Formats: sequence, structure tokens, C-alpha cells
Amino acid sequence: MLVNGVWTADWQPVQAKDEDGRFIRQTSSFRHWITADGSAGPTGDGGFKAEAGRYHLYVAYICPWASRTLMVRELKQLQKLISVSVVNPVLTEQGWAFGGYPGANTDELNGAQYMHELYSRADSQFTGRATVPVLWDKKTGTIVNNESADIIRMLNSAFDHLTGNTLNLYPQALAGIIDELNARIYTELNNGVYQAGFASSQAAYEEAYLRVFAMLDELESQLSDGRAYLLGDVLTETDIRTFVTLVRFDAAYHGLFKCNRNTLRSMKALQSYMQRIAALPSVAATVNIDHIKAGYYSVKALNPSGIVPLGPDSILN
Ligand SMILES: N[C@@H](CCC(=O)N[C@@H](CS)C(=O)NCC(=O)O)C(=O)O
Repeated sequence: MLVNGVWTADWQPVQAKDEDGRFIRQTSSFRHWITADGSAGPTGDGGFKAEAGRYHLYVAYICPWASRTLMVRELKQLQKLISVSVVNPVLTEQGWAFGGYPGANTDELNGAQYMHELYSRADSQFTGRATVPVLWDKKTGTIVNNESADIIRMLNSAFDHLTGNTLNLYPQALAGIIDELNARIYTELNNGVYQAGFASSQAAYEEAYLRVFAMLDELESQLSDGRAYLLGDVLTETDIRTFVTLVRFDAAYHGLFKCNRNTLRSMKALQSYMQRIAALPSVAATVNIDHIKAGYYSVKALNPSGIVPLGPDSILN
């Protein structure tokens, strides 16, 4: 991690844990918002006006949080307005690195070798982990925001006047229920699988495992009434946030994270829901199963041999 802007050697590939062995995710530190007119958003400073070509997303295909920003970029037709770089799937001794792995990019924009260089460029005193996603401002050479929940929310509306895209993943009438469900799906599922995978005590693992499957059972039963999406006929932010975990489930969480009561493909309603979302325009292009498997299974603390499983090799069957 970075300490006062300098990379430190005692970096731990696994994030922090509490006294009962529960995995703790670092909170995000750059929280500015892009807005249509450049006024300040709910947090951070103003000055980040929506402009074509001004912003860049740094992502990892392995990362569910980064992938949700990529999905919204596709669904909101922002491909030409916001450029993207993909890091290699395997974390190095210096964190995320650019270039060399098939499907990954070099950092054409800033010429960085490692993601942490961009954090210290944005804040020469930055202390913390250099996580993806990062939303970068080319104009001022800094990080706008590194919290995917904020990034998907701002991409949902800030550029609408430039793109003419009217898809609304966060309709006002559903805001309350979306916020409520997002919070549960985050703790029980999105982060729940990590809590199971990175637990360092049997009790912490079992607690997380049970919560993950209780949430999956609940979603499976809701979706069994034939609705297309979690809140009915309209696709919302909640579906994007659920999808990124479901699509990684059989490839990474079932095996590596020991969430193995059953596979996702044996949960009929959830599997077809996941495939329905994957079939939306350009969504499948944001899912790289090879990066996902190579990345997760490279975590030495969980898989010392580094062997990457052959299956599953597709999200579509
Ligand atoms: N709160 C962040 C979490 C991002 C996050 O944890 N990213 C992980 C990859 S899935 C990461 O970059 N980890 C690198 C590290 O911890 O050093 C978000 O949702 O944007």
C-alpha cells in the first residue's frame, strides 16, 4: 500500500481483518462527483463538469466493483465519451499493474506501470491501498472518485444531455427501495462472498457462508414469480450490483471462496436472471471469465499453487 505517497514493501495482498477474523474492506477516499454543470455533488468538490473526452476509467475485469462501472458505461452509451484502461488480472508485489496480459492495456494516458502511481500523482501524500475502479480527470490530472457506488450513480445521469440516453437505473420513485436493497445485497452478497473467502476463523467463514446463501435463496424465491428484474420490469442499479457477483459465482466464489453449498447454475431463476442481464447490449463484453479466474486464483493466501481451474469457461451455459 501507499504510505504518504510512497509504496511500502510490507504490503499485504489481503485487506484488513477484525478481532474475530472478519475481512474488512477499506473505505474509498476520493469522493468528488461529475455533474452536468460542474456543480458539487453529494460529496467532495465541484469543478468536474460532464464533458466528452475529459474522463477516463481505470478498471480490472476481475473486480466486481470496477465491473459495475464498466457495465453502466456500456448501458448508458458512454463508450465514446469516457475512455478505459484495464489492468492485468494478477495483483503484483506493487498491486495492480498495466500491460502484458491478454485483454489488458498499458496506461496510454499517464504512462504508469502500476495503479499506485496514479494515486500518488493525484495526492502526493496518499496513504491507503491503490484500488480499482478509479475515475480519472484528464483535465486536472487527478482522481475524481474511487468509489464504484458513486461512479455508477453519477454515470447514470451526468452525461444524459450529451448522449441523449434516457435509461434511468435510479428512478426517483424507487430510490428508497433501491438504497435499502443495495445495502443488504452489499453486506450479504457482494461483500459477503469476500467475507467467506477471506475469513481467518472458522466461525467468521460459517457466518458469512450462511448469509450468502440466505440472500441467494431469498433472491431465487423472489425471481421465481417470473419478474424480469429484482424490482419488476425495469432494470435498476440493484440489478447491476447483483449481476457482478452472480456472474463470478461459479468461476470464483464457489471454489476459491468456499461458497459451495451449491453452484449458481443450479439455482434456476437466478441463473436465468444473470443470463438475461448478460444478454443486454454490450454487457457480456464487460465480463472476461479468463481474467476473473486468473485473478482470483492468483491470490496466494487462498491458493498457494496458483493453479487456475479449467471450468467453468463460459457464463452462458
Ligand atoms: N469501495 C471500492 C472497493 C474497490 C476494491 O476493493 N477493489 C479491489 C479489487 S476487487 C482492489 O482494487 N484491491 C486492491 C487492493 O486492495 O490492493 C469500490 O467499490 O469502488
